[in-house]
Amino acid sequence: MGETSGGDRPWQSYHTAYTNAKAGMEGVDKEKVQRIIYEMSKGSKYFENEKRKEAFIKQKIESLCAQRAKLTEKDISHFQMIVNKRILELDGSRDLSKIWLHTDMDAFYAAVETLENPLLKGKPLAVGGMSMICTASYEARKYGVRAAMPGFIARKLCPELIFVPTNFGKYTYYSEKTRNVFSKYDPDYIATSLDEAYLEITEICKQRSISSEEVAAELRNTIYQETGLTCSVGVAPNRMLAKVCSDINKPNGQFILPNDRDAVMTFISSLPIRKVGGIGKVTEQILREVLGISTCTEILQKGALLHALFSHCSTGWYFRRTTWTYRAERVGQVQQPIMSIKLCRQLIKSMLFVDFFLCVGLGIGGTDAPHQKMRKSISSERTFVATDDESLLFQKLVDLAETLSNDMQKEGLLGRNLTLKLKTASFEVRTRAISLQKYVNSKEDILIYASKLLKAELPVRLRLLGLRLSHFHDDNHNPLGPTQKTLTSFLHISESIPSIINSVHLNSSDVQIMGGGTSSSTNESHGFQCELNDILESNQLFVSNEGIVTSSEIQAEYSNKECQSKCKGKEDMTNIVNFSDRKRAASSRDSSRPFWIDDYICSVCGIEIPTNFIEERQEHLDYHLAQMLQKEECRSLTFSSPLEKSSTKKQKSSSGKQAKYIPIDAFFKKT
Ligand code: DCP
Ligand code: MG
Repeated sequence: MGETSGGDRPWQSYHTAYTNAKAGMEGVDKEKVQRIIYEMSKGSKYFENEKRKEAFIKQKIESLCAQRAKLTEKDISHFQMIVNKRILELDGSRDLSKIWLHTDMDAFYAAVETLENPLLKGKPLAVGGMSMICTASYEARKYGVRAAMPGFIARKLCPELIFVPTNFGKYTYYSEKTRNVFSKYDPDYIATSLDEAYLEITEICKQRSISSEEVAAELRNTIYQETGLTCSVGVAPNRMLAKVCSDINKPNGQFILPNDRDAVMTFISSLPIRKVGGIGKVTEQILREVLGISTCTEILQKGALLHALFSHCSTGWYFRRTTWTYRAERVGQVQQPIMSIKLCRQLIKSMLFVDFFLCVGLGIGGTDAPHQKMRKSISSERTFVATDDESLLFQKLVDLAETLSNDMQKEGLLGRNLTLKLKTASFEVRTRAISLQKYVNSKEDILIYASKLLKAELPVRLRLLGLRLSHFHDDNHNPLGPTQKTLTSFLHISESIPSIINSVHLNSSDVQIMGGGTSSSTNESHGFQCELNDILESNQLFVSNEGIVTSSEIQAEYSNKECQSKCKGKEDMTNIVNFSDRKRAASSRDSSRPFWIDDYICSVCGIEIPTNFIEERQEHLDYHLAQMLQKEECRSLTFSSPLEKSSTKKQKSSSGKQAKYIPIDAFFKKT
């Protein structure tokens, strides 16, 4: 536990003896597990997709290494100066006034199943099925069995493994019980999934004159009394560290990191970067192979190189955060003085991406009050065994619409932009969006439009379906909320370092807050997660779940003249909507009529989305497409592509006649 050892330098006991292993998997024969997984998944679609991703990452690493080799000593000392200054600024802004507690149930689904069937106690247990498991008991983890692993591989690793099917009703029931306990300690607690939450306990410690350690022990005990389940707790001066701490003494333990700078710095010094929320497998691999960074302290040591190689990424990260606001301003015709986009880009360039890592290196995380956060979207998704059975797919959609509707009604939300997310059997991820004419939150309304979007995709073999609603009604959501900055406000805020830090960490480790607190997991999750990880791994690095697609391919696809002129029939429109499918045909490009001006700015609405923001671009194009379809449906006007607005006069005249009117339903009929 985190008790201090006393003496002059009490923080010395905060050295983390940490491995990268998931809780309960420390002694696992990693090589054996990897070999079995390799042998059993070889040749599968998943495996092929992983191989493609790997090849791309390798290429990315080589290119970064080449860039690194070109840096002169002068370059490095220049970046060192910038980074040193920034480290001082960030360190100076450190907030040690708050006490955050992170709680995480132990082997949650498996523990619930064991509670209800004591015969399972002490046995290697997996919740899920042969295609995928959601979690494993600590007994099963010793064999290398873990969440998100196909059941047939898990059985190979552990032949005695007992499988129990999922029962989300039960998990929600127990989750509610834990939340009742949380609310007694912090009524504004942030639930990030069914089994995890952040609580700010600064006040309760003061009011009751008790230490954070006592609060943690009492909370764990109360949860056990109320549910019969154990949890692990971490306490630290910010959320990022609290989450790391809750994993240290898992299961059924706690770790307290005091609000003391030296303790934090010692703790962070040996902490592997992968333990930090938002830093995933690919980021870890790239930082290790390009810069030799494995621990948080090494981030500070290699700060100059990090800045030199990655500062451009900050632009992307920032724009991801501001995209929606900026769009709202433009689409909603709110006239606000927008700073020159070029200037913004320059100003932001060397800031946020590197700042995030410097904050990690300094152990600085989010400390602000949770109720200041504004939800941008709400979603629900579900993974299942790949199927092309249409009635099954529609049944999944009904379930999703119901869950989403319930969650929205609970929070009084009404949304207007509906997005359908699909993952095909070959792991390709597609999103399809539609902008509705009214704000909705009922199951029936959601289902009408979601079904249309799904119908347009059929026949298709899917392993995941998700629904998201965004563009909330102003009455229940301020689109320019405190954490969603306009381009102009950002420029002021960028001068205020703590704001950035809070945002950074809210957007990485805490990002699921936005997604809703009912459930959040790979197999049954609310909230399309958008960790910094996604940004780095899917976008910055051009590696997305969609496989390796470069945005230039997509945009070349979209700007393809032929493709535009084909927008006259149902099938062709579907082709455009499905432009991620069309990447293969990227050879026929027409750069003379780009959808993205300067490779950055949407020629229809002026929004900026960096080239490597594949998903955003896709969603953005879908958005315009949806607008287009809507217009057509309500006004029965002749078809006019937004792309045509940006096309040259010559092109307009050469097209001769206007395309025929096509009713919206035609686009959604099964081919
Ligand atoms: N879950 C899932 N799919 C995943 C990961 C998790 O369905 N890929 C579900 C099952 C877990 C629950 O979410 O029980 C909570 O996830 P955790 O990561 O907290 O894992 P556990 O609670 O099972 O174990 P731990 O003791 O490591 O927290
Ligand atoms: Mg857990």
